[in-house]
Amino acid sequence: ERSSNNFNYGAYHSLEAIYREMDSIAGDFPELATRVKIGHSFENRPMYVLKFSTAEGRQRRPAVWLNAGIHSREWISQATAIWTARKIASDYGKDPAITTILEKMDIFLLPVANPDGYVYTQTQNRLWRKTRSVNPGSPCIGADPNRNWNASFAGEGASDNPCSEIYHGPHANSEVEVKSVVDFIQEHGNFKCFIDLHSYSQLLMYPYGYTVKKAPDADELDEVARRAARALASLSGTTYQVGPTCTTVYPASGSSVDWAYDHDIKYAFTFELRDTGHYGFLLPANQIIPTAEETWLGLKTIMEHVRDN
Ligand code: ING
Ligand code: ZN
Repeated sequence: ERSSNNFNYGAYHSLEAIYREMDSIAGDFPELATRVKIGHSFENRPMYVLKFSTAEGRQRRPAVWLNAGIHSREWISQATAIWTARKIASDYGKDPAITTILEKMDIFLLPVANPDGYVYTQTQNRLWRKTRSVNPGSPCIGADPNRNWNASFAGEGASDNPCSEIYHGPHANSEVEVKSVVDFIQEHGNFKCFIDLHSYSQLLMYPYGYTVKKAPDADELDEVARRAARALASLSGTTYQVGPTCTTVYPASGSSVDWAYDHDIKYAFTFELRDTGHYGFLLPANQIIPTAEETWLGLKTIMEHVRDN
C-alpha cells in the first residue's frame, strides 16, 4: 500500500524527493497520470515527465508541454511545476476548466529539465544556471540549455565562450537534456502548446527572442498572454508585464519557446515567475504556494485558449 502523501509543497526539495513525489502522484491517480522516462542527463540521471491523459488506448491527442527547471537556480520553477502536477491531478473531475482541458488534450509536465544543474545548486553552487556537460579544451563546465535549441542557433544573445552563462554549446541539441525533449516532442508529433517556467521578473513572453521581427501570431499570443496575466493577478495582485521576449527582456537565440514556435507549436510562452528582484533566484519558500496558485490561473487561461482553438 502506498503511504499517505507527506510531501511539503511549501518547501524546496531534492531531485530525488521530486521524483518520488511524481511517482506518488502517478500512484494516487493511476487512471490519469503516468510517470514516463524521456531520457537522461549528462551525468546519467533520469529525466521524468508526468503524462496526464484521459484518452483511451494509444490515440495521440493534441498535447501541452509544461517545462520547468531548465535553468537550475530558478528553484521557484521546479517547485511550481511539482505543485501544478498535484493540482492537475486532484482538480480533474472537480474544476470544469481542467476537466474539459483534459477531455480534449494531454498534458506532459517536465518539472526538472536540467537535473544535473539542480543537484549542483543543492550541493555546490546555489546560483548554477547551465547544464554540467564537459567542454573539451575548456576548464569551464556546461552550456545554457535555453540557448541550445535549433532556433537561430548561435545567433544574437548567446555566447560562443564555454565560460559564459549563456554559452550556446558546440551545436544545436548538443545538450542531451535538450535533445531528449526535442526527440520526444517530434516523435509525438501533436503538441500545440509549449510553456517554459523560469524566474525571475514577473513577465509573460512569447516569440521571438532571436529577432525583433513580429511573430506571425503575435497579436493572438499577446491577447492570450494579457488575459493570462490578468487571471494571474486576480488572485493577489501580482503584476506581470507581457510582450515578445526580444524586446521585453533581451535578445536570445536558441531558446526552447522559439524552437517550439518555429516547429508548428503556436502557443509558445515563457513565464518569468516571482519576484521582481528583491529576493531574485533566492525566493523564500513561503512564496512557493502563493506563486504556484496564481501561476495556475495563468496556465489554465492559456490551456483553455488552446483547447478552444
Ligand atoms: N530568462 C530567460 C533566458 O533564458 C528568455 C529569458 C526567455 C530568453 C525566453 C529566451 C526565450 O535568459 C531567464 N531568467 O533565464
Ligand atoms: Zn531561466
